[in-house]
Amino acid sequence: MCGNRDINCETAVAGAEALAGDFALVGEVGCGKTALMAALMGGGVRPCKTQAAVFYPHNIVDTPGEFAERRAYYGALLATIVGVSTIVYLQAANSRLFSLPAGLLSVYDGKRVVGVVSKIDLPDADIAAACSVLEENGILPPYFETSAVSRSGVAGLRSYLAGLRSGKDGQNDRQ
Ligand SMILES: Nc1nc2c(ncn2[C@@H]2O[C@H](COP(=O)(O)OP(=O)(O)O)[C@@H](O)[C@H]2O)c(=O)[nH]1
Ligand SMILES: [Mg+2]
Repeated sequence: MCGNRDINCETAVAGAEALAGDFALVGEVGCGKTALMAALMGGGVRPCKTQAAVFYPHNIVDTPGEFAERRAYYGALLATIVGVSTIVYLQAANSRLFSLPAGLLSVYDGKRVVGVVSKIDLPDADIAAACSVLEENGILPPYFETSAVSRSGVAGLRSYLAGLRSGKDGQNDRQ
C-alpha cells in the first residue's frame, strides 16, 4: 500500500523492479516527467500535478517542475539528485526555455546527465530547436526523443536506463 492515490503501487513497483533504475527525472513544470515515468513503468502512475519528489523502488525519482523552475527549490533539487547516479533532463519539444541555471546539474561530480526531448508528438514540436537548447545548456548529445502519448522512443530510453543498472552502460555512455 502507498498513500498516493495517483499511484497504483503494485504496477508501479513492478515497473520499477523491471527498470531497476537509479535515476531522477528533472525538467520544467508540464514538460512531461510524470507521463514519461508512467510510460517507462508500463502504467501504475497517473500523470497529475507532482507536489513533491516521488521515490519509487531502486532509487527512481520523479521531481516536481518547481524544483527546476524556482530558485527557492534549488536546494531541494540538489538534495534529491545527490542520491541518484543518472539525471534525466526533459526538454519539451515545443519549449525554447531551459528551466535551470547553467551548471546546476553538474554541481556533483560523476553524475551522468541524459537529455530527453519530450512530447515529440505535439503539432508545434521543434525537435531540432529543443536539441539546441539542451546543447547550449551543457547537456551533451545524443538525445532521446520521446512521446508519452504515442510511446515513441520510450522503449529505447527504458532499455538504456535498464542497461546502466546492469553495468552495460546502455547504448551510449554519456558520463
Ligand atoms: N501530447 C503530449 N502530451 C503530453 C506528453 N507527456 C505529457 N503530456 C501532457 O502534458 C501535461 C503535463 O504532463 P506531466 O507529465 O504532468 O508533466 P510534469 O509536470 O513534467 O510531470 C499533461 O496534460 C500530460 O498529459 C507527451 O508526450 N505528449
Ligand atoms: Mg509531474
